[in-house]
Amino acid sequence: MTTQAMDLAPKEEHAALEEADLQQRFDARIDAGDFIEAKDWMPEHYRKTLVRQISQHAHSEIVGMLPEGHWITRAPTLKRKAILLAKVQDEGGHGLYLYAAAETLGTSRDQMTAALLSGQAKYSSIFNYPTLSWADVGTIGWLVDGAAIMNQVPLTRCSYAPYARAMVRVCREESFHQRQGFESLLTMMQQGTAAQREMVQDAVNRWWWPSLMMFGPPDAESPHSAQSMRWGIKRISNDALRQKFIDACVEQAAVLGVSLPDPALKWNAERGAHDFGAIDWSEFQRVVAGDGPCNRERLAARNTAWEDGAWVRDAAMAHARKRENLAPKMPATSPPRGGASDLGRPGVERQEAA
Ligand code: BYC
Repeated sequence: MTTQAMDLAPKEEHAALEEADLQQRFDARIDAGDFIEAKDWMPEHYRKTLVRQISQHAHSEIVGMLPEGHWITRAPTLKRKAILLAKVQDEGGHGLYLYAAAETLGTSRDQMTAALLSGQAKYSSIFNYPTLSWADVGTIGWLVDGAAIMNQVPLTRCSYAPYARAMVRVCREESFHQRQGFESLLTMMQQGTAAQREMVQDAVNRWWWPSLMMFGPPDAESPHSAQSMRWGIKRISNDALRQKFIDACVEQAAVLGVSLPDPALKWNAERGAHDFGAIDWSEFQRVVAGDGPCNRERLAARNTAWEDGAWVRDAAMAHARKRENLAPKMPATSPPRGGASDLGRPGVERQEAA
């Protein structure tokens, strides 16, 4: 062994011991139900798992604006248009909170955006289906946002605190989204024409099975579930959430007066839950692999939006540089400045005016 290697060996051993100690303390915190903050030590695999899930979630919100966005200019009334605009805007906001939560883990927004635009990153399979009629908008609210809430309420207790905090607000807004969808469908079913009722049934027939796929593969085939449950990232399994969703939807469908397109759907008193038919997991795999009805269209739309937005990013950067140059230089002993509030300083205004 060289002298250099002999010097390094105890250092490496020390680092390994320290890491084992940190890992033990991390595990104990997770077991005690503690929340982990961005500044806390965490195993690399935990960090990567979170970046994967949170960034996929953020991408889903952003891509999820597209199917409904298509109907903003086609909404039947001003009231429905205003509601839809607000909803789509909320989804954009959710994407931003989630990108910010993922950034606390050390991955930049640019890296995440690049992964989405290149088609390398995943986003929810559900947004690769087309919105063919106005009833699809209500059905997305009812079923897609309904599935989203079912999946996301447990995430408000996720062990990673910045994600959990972001999910509190997201869930409140999703709850409004789900209700507006249900109310829109109820209006069509109770006050609409026969053609409108048929439109609702057709939309429900098309969205039902893809909505069930939103919860992810069956537990037995979910590669990440066991570890994510152990870490308290996931609190309820894919299959358990899917079952809760189905049970809730059966009752809601009865109120709406629509049928769910599954002949095998029936109450099982022994299980205290509904039995349901087989999900076509080959369709799910195809859609996730990039070959769903709208995958190419969705990616193309995001890429076009990115290119069209280049001037906004350039302008924002130019403004930030200008502000930086105009900020009065403080002596080294001064306390830190208050960021944007500097713009309100008279000195800054005078210089900008000049
Ligand atoms: N679509 O081991 P698994 C919204 C992937 S936004 C595509 O179970 P995990 C809304 C999974 O990523 C809705 N891919 O993974 C927005 C993994 O792939 P990788 C989005 C899926 O992470 C606008 C592989 O399959 N919600 O609601 O433990 C308007 C194996 O799966 C899907 C979230 O993102 C899918 N459906 O569990 C309206 C919630 N399912 O990474 C509404 C947060 C699975 O190994 N995410 N995959 O290549 C989660 O809760 C979990 O990530 C999942 C999957 C339950 C989705």
